[in-house]
Amino acid sequence: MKRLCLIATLLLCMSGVWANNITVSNTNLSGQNTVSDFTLINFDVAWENSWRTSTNESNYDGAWIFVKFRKNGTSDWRHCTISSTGNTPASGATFFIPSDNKGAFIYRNTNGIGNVNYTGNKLQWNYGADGLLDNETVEIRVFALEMVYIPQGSFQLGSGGTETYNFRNGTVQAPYLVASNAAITLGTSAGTLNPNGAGTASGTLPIAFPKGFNAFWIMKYEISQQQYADFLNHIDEARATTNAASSAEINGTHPNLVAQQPERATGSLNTARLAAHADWSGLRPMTELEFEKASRGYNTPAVPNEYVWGTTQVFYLLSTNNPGLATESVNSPAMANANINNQLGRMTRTGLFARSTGSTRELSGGTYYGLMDMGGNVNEICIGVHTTPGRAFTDNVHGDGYLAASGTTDVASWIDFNAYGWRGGAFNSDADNARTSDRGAITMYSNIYYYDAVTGAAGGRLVRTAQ
Ligand SMILES: [Ca+2]
Ligand SMILES: [Ca+2]
Ligand SMILES: [Ca+2]
Repeated sequence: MKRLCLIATLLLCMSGVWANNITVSNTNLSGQNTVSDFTLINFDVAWENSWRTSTNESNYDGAWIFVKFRKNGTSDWRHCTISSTGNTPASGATFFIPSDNKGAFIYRNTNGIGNVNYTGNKLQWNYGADGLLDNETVEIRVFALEMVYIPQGSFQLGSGGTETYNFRNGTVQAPYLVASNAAITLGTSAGTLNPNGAGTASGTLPIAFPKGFNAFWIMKYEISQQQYADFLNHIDEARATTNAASSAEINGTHPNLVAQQPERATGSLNTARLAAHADWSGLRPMTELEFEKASRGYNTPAVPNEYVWGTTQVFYLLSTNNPGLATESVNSPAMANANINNQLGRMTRTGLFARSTGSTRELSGGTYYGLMDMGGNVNEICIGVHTTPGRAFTDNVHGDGYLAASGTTDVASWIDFNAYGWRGGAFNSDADNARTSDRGAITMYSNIYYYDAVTGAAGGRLVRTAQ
């Protein structure tokens, strides 16, 4: 009997000894069932500073695992269909397979904190569903992204402060409570959500719009140059050209494009590139409501004018040790918590402000749920509520792993650049942009940012609706 044969495997998302590395190793195939047309994908995955808690944040981190394959000798990378059943996680871990079968979440099955190293995981790949025959020879790649689970719960939009275009409850300078996933009425009367100058104060955010109340998964870090290079190297050359990053970040010859500072956040994205990357990854863009929830937390009163780390103090990063390396760290000032206000003049590695000891939210620049660099470094490209295309965005559509022939996403509702804006600020932004409720850059959409300009400061992270 001939079997699916694994030629080679590889996956590197991040490497290094700091807080934000995740590695996949020992990938192979076994246990082929030629009657039911499945085989098992075996892999180990390890990352640092993992947690699960049932108090306070009541959440956990995890990894989004997705797998690509190609028939031996071809350059057409396809997306593996993961079975809803027949999967076996390592001891101490749990798998969750979304209903579209585009990948798997793996996370702690009990409370704990520290590094995790899950070995011998088995995912069942329904290769028959992907059009493969029993005796074909394939090559696979297992990809892993560190994610954080944001639980369902009420939260406040707007802080009651004086941020630009901050959300308000009617015309009152007070937060608007998102207390359920019901449709939200936009307006200026009490009990309606006032977009306060960035968006029309009329109409609704439908039930299907991701409001942040319902649970979702979000990347712990900004998309790195290495992650983006992995994406470009696993689509065909024409599509990679469409989505090309700045040559200062990623250069070389496809499919061997090389990230120049692999650990550093990519600032080469625009709305089209972010949407394409989301489609390929089996994820989706986040909304600006999800940005505020993930930053502020739930059941937590807003602090007027708070930054994403929950206080009103910011300490600009002035210099780093080991720039361009996986070991890049804060040099001065020692208490630096944000790469913003154009002090450093460039992006840093993602997760720079995570300290190994004695850290606080303010010192780490971390959000309520432990997300890194939501304020500063690169802008977070978000779906905004300021335009009609943005308000039409829905929570039930995720990438299927495939792009249009043009290289853009083929998800119609993700294409219009008017749906997007920026949150959180970048290294070259005024520090006010790093305030949780600042919407000063939500209207920063244009043809330029959509089609061709590499702005040097637009990046972001991806999410998935939890089920
Ligand atoms: Ca068969
Ligand atoms: Ca950021
Ligand atoms: Ca697609």
